[in-house]
Amino acid sequence: MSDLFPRLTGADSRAALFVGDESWTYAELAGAALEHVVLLEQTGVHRGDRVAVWAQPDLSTAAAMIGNAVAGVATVPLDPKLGLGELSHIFRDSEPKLAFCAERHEVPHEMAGVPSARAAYSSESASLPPLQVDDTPALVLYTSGTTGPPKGVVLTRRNIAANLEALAEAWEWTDRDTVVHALPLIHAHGLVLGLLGSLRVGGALHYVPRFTPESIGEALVDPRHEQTVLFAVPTMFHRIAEAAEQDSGLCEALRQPRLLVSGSAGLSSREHERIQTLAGRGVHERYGLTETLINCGVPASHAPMPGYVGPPLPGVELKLVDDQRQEIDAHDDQTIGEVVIRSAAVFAGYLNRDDATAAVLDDDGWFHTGDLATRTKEGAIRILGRRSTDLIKTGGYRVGAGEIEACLLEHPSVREVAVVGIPDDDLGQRIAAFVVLRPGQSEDPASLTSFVAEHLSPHKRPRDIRFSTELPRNAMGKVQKKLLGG
Ligand code: MLC
Ligand code: AMP
Repeated sequence: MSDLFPRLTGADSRAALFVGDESWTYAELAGAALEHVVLLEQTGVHRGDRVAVWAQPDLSTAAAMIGNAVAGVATVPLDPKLGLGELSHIFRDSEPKLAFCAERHEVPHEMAGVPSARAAYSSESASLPPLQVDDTPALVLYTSGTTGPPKGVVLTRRNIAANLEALAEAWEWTDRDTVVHALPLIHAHGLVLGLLGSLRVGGALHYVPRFTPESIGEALVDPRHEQTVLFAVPTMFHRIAEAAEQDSGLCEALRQPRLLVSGSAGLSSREHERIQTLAGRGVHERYGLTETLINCGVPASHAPMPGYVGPPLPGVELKLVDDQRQEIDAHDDQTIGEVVIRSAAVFAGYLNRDDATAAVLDDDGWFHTGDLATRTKEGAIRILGRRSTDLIKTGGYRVGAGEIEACLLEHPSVREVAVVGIPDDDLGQRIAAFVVLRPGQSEDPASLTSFVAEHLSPHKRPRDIRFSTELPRNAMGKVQKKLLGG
């Protein structure tokens, strides 16, 4: 398909989006997106510019993102819970011409130098012009590295189309499917797969604005849907399983979807088994990164494979390499190597960060993920961990230890700090900060947590703050995070 969203081109009255109690057909979404294009023209935004969109749970948010694509503008999605420090970094780095916020929501933060626009789009029916699948940047997704502030991952229309095509094949994903999810509309999972994926296959998205197991259960049995597919992170599956143990209605709801899909972090075998027991059916896992989109997945035609993320998707080349970046040709499910990926979905680079791009993307187009894995003789991949203890996955969010350390070091009482991810049944990893205070200072943990909350998103707040008199260091003076549980 050379058109990114064919169903928006020949837009019809099939349902496209359900957000809370409201819904739009394809024709209504196309009409609203064209209204956004007019707003862009009126505010002097041009093809090739970037426009930030506050990712509020609102139909107009989706219209703005699709309208941006029509105008040849890359969307920079903004988490409404962003801290001020993060937002000013994103604005400085991506220089958006405009920050759009759906009218029914307050603009979370205004910022000098970036004009703000609010609108609520109506739903006049229309069709969009075809959106050519080419190398036009479509999204800039900010994601954490081990150190420094988040980097902007530039994804093109071709990246997105290639990955969604591969997923549609693996999951037999068609226009009969309504995806149900409650993920934030700022990352690969909720935005690229959940929203753009549903629109590309011509199916629908039922977006649940605030995750609770009950609200997911209700969406799964909504009679307006022919068949559903659930997308969720492991923390959500964990909480759904906890709730379903006390709620037979929720167990019944979990039996309805055509597929239950987990990703963004590893789903433990224990949770796989719990869902299997409660729902009488298992969870299909898939594995990806913001920079590569989804690389591996258990196909819909195959039974779920607890512990494995399946084989590479169609069109994805995957190698395991050693510390010297030499290929390891092992298919024994024992030999561990770093996963490297080459595919049409691999990103165009980090915005303004050629150095960081060169560090992960080699001259032959292989992206070095930092994830460690084994491979079976059938080619199924088992993810075992990450090279760096400084990348933490908490609730499916990727968080750099360095970013939280840098924030805490700004606190006047803090002399030294080391942040690690500690295993957690609910979140996968829980953020813990080991803090050495300046002589004579005393602080309670809550004041340091609030300090982080002033600057960074809520999910980056440490759950544990532990005070000590010194941090364990090796002979070179480097903090030994392994000794701190990281
Ligand atoms: C958090 N809270 C704290 C705190 N940390 N309060 C005090 N001290 C702290 N240290 C607050 C939160 O702000 C929230 O407040 C409340 O405590 C509960 O927090 P929580 O336990 O974290 O739960 P919740 O907010 O419900 O979030 C859980 C979740 C969320 C699963 C819904 O983590 C989530 O949406 N995860 C999805 C992440 C995602 O989309 N990743 C995809 C990346 S793309 P309040 O006031 O808000 O209730 C990718 C590629 C791929 O990875 O492969 O998919
Ligand atoms: P992000 O850039 O936020 O998309 O995070 C990407 C990281 O999430 C990967 O590098 C993996 O470490 C992790 N990840 C995603 N999916 C899985 C999975 N199914 N199993 C284990 N880890 C995963």
